[in-house]
Amino acid sequence: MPTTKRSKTPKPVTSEMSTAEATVGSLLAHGIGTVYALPGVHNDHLFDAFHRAGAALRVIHTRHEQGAAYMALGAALATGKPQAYAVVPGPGLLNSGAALLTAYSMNAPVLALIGQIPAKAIGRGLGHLHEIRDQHGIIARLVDHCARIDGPAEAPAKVARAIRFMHGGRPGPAALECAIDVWSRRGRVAAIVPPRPVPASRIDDDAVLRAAKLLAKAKRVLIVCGGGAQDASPEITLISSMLQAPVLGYRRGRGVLDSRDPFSVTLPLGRDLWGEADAVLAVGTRLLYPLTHWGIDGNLQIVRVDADKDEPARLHKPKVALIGDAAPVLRKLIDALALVNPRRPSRRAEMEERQAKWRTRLRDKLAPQLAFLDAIRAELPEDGIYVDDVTQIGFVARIAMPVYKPRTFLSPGYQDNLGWGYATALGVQHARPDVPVLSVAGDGGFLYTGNELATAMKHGIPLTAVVFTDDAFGNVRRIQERQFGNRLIASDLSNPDFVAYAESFGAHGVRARTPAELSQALRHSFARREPTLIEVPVGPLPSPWEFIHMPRLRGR
Ligand SMILES: Cc1ncc(C[n+]2csc(CCOP(=O)(O)OP(=O)(O)O)c2C)c(N)n1
Ligand SMILES: [Mg+2]
Repeated sequence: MPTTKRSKTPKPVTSEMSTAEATVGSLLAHGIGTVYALPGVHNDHLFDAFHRAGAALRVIHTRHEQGAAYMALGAALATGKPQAYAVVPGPGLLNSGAALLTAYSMNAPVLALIGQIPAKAIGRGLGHLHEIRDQHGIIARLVDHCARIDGPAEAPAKVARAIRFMHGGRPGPAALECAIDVWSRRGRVAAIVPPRPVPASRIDDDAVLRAAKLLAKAKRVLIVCGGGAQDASPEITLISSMLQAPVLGYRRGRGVLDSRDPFSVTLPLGRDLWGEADAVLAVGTRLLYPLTHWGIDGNLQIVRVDADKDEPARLHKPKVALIGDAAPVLRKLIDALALVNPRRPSRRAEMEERQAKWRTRLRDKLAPQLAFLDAIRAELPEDGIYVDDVTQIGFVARIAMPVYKPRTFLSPGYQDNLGWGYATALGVQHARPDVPVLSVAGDGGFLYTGNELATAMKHGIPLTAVVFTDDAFGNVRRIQERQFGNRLIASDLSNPDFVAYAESFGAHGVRARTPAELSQALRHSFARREPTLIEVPVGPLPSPWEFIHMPRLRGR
């Protein structure tokens, strides 16, 4: 019998497909089953590949590219998982720019798929449709990783690399460009396989022990959480109890420790505690605000936990830096603390008393905002997700609305970009259909992306939105009144009738004039689960800024 010689390593299976098909196959292999998008001729073959992928891939198309990118951002923030959006080059890219910038500042794993002019014309300034000078360079300034896909064979590797970057170290957005004529180019592509799990990065055990000893010796530890602590809630909760340490979360760090725990603090009590602390454990936060506003001196020792090795020493060199994802690092810290940390007297009564004092002070000044926030908190279920915008009610929510769970309070971080709210919340609601989501914005912010009510209707996304209307860029107007001799300029607004506006899309429009009416409107909306806009007319509201921008406590 003749023997057939077999090679030991079989040739990889390849099949013939287009660049677009290879890209879509790779997205699916990485668990990306939704693309938020706005089509155009540059991406026609990509969209055809989306279509051919069938039920495995959903395209949620929006009415403006900022809507698509903000939806991907919202979905990424709500899930912690990579999300993608697709837009045409030039104006499409720029229209999505503020959202991409915000994804960068919020370390959100968003993949931008961006079209390009014909491959041979790139860089020649011929005036092709949607051409923009040095698109690649522009994108490269916005994200840490971007690449151009030049053909089908390399598409899977380029997608995989981009997604690895979105998770490696500090998470963040990445971008892939592809030329109009390359999406349809066909060739042989090796079998697309799911990514191998990324090996956990090594944690420095010596540094963990040093951190544990430092914290064990300290008498008054304060834990400060940022967005990087959102997946380490159980660990933070345990360490807080071991060290009898309050946990400060402002904006992106809220919800890591349940607000019902008296050790869960925000501003302004967090600032008092910063002033008294002899050690701070800072987790997944830049610490910019405390270090620059409240100050630092030799009596305060800092331990930092950060996924980005360059972050801890950027502004102030800490005593110990622990590099890695918060949860595994903190689990090691817990083990080390179990050996060295002394039993500590309970600070529960002290924390309860101090919380009550600040609650009263805040209520004395900010009663109108708090009354609306009480209504919101009472109606929004524990795991419901609140999406912030840059508005008077929102500023108070950041410091005073109770938050019970991680990833349920989404605030735009240091960009603080007005108008992100509605479209981001739409993405949150799309990615988390199991919980009610609430967008809260002012009349200025809402109309940035309020047109995406059409998207909510088109795709049946049951988002509830509240718009507080004062016919003004209220915050700007107050600054002009108080600091610029009441010389008002460009801060008054003419509004549509928001109820009629919502109804014109086919959504529910409701007007609520009091906290009680807001409660009722929210209750109905959360029960009905259909796109709803609730307008709440308000007058000028008291300023919250004395509780946010507070004077320095330490150092010069
Ligand atoms: C992208 C962007 N543009 C401008 C600003 C500046 N800004 C901050 S608050 C604000 C006014 C907000 O008005 P509105 O949404 O009605 O909220 P209000 O203060 O009236 O509650 C503006 C223009 C910003 N933060 N972001
Ligand atoms: Mg306003």
